[in-house]
Amino acid sequence: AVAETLEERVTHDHLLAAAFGPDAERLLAEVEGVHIIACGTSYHAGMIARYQIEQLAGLPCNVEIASEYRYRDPVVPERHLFVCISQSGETADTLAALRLAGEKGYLARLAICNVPESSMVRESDLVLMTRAGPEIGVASTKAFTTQLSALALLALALGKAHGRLDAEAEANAVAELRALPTAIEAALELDGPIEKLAEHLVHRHHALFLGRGVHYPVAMEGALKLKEISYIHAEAYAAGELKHGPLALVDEDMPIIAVAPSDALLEKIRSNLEEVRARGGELIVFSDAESGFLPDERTHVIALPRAGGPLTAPAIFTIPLQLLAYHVAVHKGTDVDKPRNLAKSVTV
Ligand code: F1P
Repeated sequence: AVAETLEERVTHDHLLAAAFGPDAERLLAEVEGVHIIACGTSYHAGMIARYQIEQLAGLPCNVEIASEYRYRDPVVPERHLFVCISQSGETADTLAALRLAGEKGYLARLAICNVPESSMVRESDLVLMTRAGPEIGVASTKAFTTQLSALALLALALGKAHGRLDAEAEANAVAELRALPTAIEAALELDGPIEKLAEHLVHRHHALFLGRGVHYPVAMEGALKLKEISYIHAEAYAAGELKHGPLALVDEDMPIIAVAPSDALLEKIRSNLEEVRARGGELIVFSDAESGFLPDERTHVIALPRAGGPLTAPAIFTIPLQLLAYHVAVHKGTDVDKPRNLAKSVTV
């Protein structure tokens, strides 16, 4: 699904022209800021996009959970683009936000959705379909990956329209996106070691997820998946936040799951993880071959073969976290596709 989404768009749509119409470049150049609204997994996709939109397009970007948007009186600066993200296109809070946004004077309202006939697709001004195919399970997985690829294209298109990407940077970004399906396939090859690792979590009641920068929302998504399908209480923190409270929770019974690719923030997160180690915590580190993390009796290291760049690493690093939650759920015997108390589409 990701391959199809990317290949069609990058090749034929000239970076989002299909969503924004023949006037795409003018409209995108007019955008002075982006406001993203979503729930659950889709919210995490928006959190990731913020880093990319700010970095590539130099535009302010706010991300908010849809369930709170209508309980405040949002002040909308001029020429802001409203973006709602939803797998189903029917989530009640996100739909309510989209409708309220219609009265708020946004430049346009864009829906990033997976279901063509959904309310959000019908009611928004612009649409970017994720084309993930039907999501069978309640917990959103492949929809998330395709949301990330659609949002990466939005960030790129905004960067281009604002003159922040030269031809070489654009070509590199497109090449990175084209390599994403292969990198995801390589990440899926880690299924065996992750299944084994999942045995460490089966009898645990809590887990902490850590990430930094764009991988902080990836950690949030990993924690959500563990909660949703394995019923293990999991929270995610930006690793720099550890010392402001959560470090008090760390002992030998608290597994710490870190998303730590070898990017510019690697040394920062490495020192956070050393603080965890010093307190006896068990570490599960998702990284790559270049990072230099070594396993020992309290440290498990899963090295991804292809780490991707700033546009694609979040999608790649989410795969092993999804696999981990999946295998813990299977070991525990919970219903992976229909977790208790949850609905696929939250329409009330
Ligand atoms: C939002 C969401 C999903 C979650 C579950 C409940 O749905 O929170 O992220 O996995 O299905 O709903 P959507 O707005 O993306 O359809």
